[in-house]
Amino acid sequence: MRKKHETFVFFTINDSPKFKTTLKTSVVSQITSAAQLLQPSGQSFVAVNVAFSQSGLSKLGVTDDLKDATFTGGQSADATNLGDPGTVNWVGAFKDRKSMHGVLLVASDTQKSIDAQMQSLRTAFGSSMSILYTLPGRIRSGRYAGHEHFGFLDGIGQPAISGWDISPRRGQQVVTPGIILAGEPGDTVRGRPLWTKDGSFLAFRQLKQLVPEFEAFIDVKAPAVDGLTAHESKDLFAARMVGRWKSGTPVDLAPLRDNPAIGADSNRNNDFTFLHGDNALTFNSDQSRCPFHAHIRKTRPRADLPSPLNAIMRCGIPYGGEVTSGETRAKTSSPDIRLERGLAFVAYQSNLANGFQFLQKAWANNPNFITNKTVAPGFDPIIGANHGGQRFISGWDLKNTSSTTTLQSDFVVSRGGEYFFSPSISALRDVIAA
Ligand code: N7H
Repeated sequence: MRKKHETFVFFTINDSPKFKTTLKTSVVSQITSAAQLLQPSGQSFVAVNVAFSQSGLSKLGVTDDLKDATFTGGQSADATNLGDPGTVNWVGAFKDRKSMHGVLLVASDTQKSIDAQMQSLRTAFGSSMSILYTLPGRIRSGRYAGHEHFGFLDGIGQPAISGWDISPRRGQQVVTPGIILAGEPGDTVRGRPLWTKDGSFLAFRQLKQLVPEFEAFIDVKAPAVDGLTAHESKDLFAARMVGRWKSGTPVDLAPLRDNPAIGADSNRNNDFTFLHGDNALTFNSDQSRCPFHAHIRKTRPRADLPSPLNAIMRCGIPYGGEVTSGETRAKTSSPDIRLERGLAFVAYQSNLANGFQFLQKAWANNPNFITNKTVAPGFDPIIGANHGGQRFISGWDLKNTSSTTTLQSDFVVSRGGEYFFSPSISALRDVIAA
């Protein structure tokens, strides 16, 4: 649902029979289909989807086992596992897993049409549901459109689904449909109820970004690089933490200076594996182009570890406003919750333990991943989490790539979330609303 705005409306169900009747008679027909979204001519002005947590399915009397223990347990039970310091930083609504029954996703190019759509959904559902929490996301404006709050172009590395994406871009990872959609070829889980076919697990996370703190760290810590100005050295340091320049160009293809033409070309911006003719023999120690800790290398290791089972479909959107002049001056994010900014992170997969949960826990939070390297890479500096404690990275200083440095605090703070199941339209109509 690639629109300029997307609002996530988390709700609790008060009256299951009435909720089901409304879902069946007036909401299912408004759910936007994948076919609609795939055809530019079929684009609806407002796109709508709905997904349910385990508590929500239970509340609706859907007692089938979806064979995903991570989903069944809920995200609050997973907080420590994901590297959060428990749920201390979590938004209240995400802590109350018994009441967190589902999420409505409403996207459009104007907030006004989202508000109108939400008003009509609220009227239809009446007292059968109550809204627990609303998070309005929107893409940044002007030259930052498509860039997340740290300034990097987002939405580049996305798997192509075989049979659906008929012309994958060069270097794009092609996965079988079952990696993302339940019950399709390639889904490794057996014995799920038939109605889950073509549904997907949605991992939602509200990830607060401490932008002034991130920038201050770059400012203070960026090592001087021979031949580069201080400004260029700082840009390079930040780019190496992500694995891409702010333009989207991979540092693996432009290791010292940005070449924005690569980032802008969808047939070039994914066409790399970290492996080159000249580093085949030194592959496990070579961090001259891209450090092992880089966010995109940790979350998709390419030639380090080809692993199509761990692909996710990312569909998040930034939330919150731009950094204020006061925050820039103070080099600190405001404690005023109304000024909070970050990423409304959304990832779809057919198996949470292979997808989002695995990427976060086994890769980003694991200082020894990527394994077999001559030095431990350290944490993913963007999303790697150590329960709020210190983290380290190696490969940060080009002059001595085995030296490590400490990151005293997180630049991304989890405000919690929930795991949902997003059913197919027929399952919504014939099972969830039945
Ligand atoms: Fe990440 N960032 O600004 O640094 N991410 N991410 N992410 N991320 C990517 O390729 C970012 C998060 C992945 O195929 C880019 O689209 C931020 C979580 C994966 O090469 C940028 C946050 C998880 C990829 C960012 C955040 C992932 C990816 C490059 C949180 C999973 C594709 C643009 C606030 C647990 C890798 C692009 C590939 C790319 C950023 C969250 C995973 C710029 C700020 C929680 C799989």
